[in-house]
Amino acid sequence: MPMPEHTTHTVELSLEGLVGPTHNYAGLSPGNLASQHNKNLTSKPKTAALQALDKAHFLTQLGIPVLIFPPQPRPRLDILRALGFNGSNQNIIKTACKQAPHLLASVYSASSMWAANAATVTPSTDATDNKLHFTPANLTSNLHRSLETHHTANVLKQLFPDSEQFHHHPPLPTSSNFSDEGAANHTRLCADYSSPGLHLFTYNKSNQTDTDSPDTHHPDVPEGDGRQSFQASRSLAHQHQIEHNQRLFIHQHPCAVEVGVFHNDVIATGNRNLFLYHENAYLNPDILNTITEHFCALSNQSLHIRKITNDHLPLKDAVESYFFNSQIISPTPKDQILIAPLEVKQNKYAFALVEHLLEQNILTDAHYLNVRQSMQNGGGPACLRLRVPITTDQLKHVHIHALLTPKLYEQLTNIINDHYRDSLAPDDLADPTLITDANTALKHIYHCLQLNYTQNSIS
Ligand code: SUG
Repeated sequence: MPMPEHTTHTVELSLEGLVGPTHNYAGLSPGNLASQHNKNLTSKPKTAALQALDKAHFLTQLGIPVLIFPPQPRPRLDILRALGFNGSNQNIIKTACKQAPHLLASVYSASSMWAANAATVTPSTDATDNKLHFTPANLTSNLHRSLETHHTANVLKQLFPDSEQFHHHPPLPTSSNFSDEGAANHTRLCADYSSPGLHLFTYNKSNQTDTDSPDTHHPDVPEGDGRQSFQASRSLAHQHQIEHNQRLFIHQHPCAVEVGVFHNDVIATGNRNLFLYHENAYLNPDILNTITEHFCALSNQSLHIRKITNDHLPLKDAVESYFFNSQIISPTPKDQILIAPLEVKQNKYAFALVEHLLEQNILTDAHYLNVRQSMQNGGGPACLRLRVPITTDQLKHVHIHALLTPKLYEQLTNIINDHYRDSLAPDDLADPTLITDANTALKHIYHCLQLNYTQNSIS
């Protein structure tokens, strides 16, 4: 008897971060060279938001479904109040600006734009309960980022509301042992999106006291000062019910962290059966064979894996150009399209590498987009998005009002043009009218997306 035809298949939905109206450069992220170098630069929130929205729109034109991930309410005056600043809003802002400018910048940060750090996602194909899994990242390494988690969890539940289809986990415990930065350190490789995936969990913070850690028996391995802990990665794989043969835990090289590789997506990238990584990315010198063997055993197909050497792309140029932070997308199964930041085109090594990969048919096309406002804070095209491999059946259950259409693109463009400031200098954070201006812009966005606009409170 012929099997009933099952038409659902998995596609990639891109959750694209919209830049908030308080986007600014405050140097809040140690280890992130762009954030450090551009501290106190005057930002351009309107340009930043339009650049990211244009990128999202471009993806839809290439055939990728896009869901808008809205900016979060800022400033978080509730945090300042909890820390002892009191009086009127105006007074709180003034005092914080004088006494604790770093803290003020933290509660104003628009960092939720980097949706790759919002959560880790596992498609239903790879989870034993057949549901699409989400765990919001706790982002414990930096205060400004840790303020995102609660609201992110809330928004993800609104965007993916059906509990029959979607499984929302709580964030991992708020402890540096469980330090988690979401999908920026997670890559899923597969023959095609509907096939079982091999999950690469990269970590750069190991805990020598954890007897389960694979590094315990290598005392010469430095502790690593990164943001993703082994325990966090292992817990995510466990929570998401990923089978043992479908997961690999990979230790990032501590020397890479030292030269500005604060997330794995700054030094490696993968899409379907393609994996590109820099020769200085990982501790294990035999990583190429390890990944290849696991992939082959799982899918019975070969993996296109390329180790990019320093001859082709010196590590410094990899970090400066953000080559690895390009998005690689497959609107159709034969595509491997690179969406690179403009900085790649302007870097002779990175540009030559793209040309080479095109010649070799490893990439099928390349586009260069300007997301410089985000780049200046260390966020390239891939940081601005969270990949959600979703079945076409599940896609019918997402919050439809946040799906990017030409009409929504136009509406959001208008809101940004009408309500975002052209520029924001560091001193502007002390201007109390910024509180109302930012709130007005955000209320319009949430109204337009038909999402609840809840002012944050400490929970
Ligand atoms: O966490 N920058 C972000 C950039 C995140 C990039 N994401 C990925 N690689 N996936 C960070 O370091 C800078 C904010 C400031 O300095 O104002 C900042 O938070």
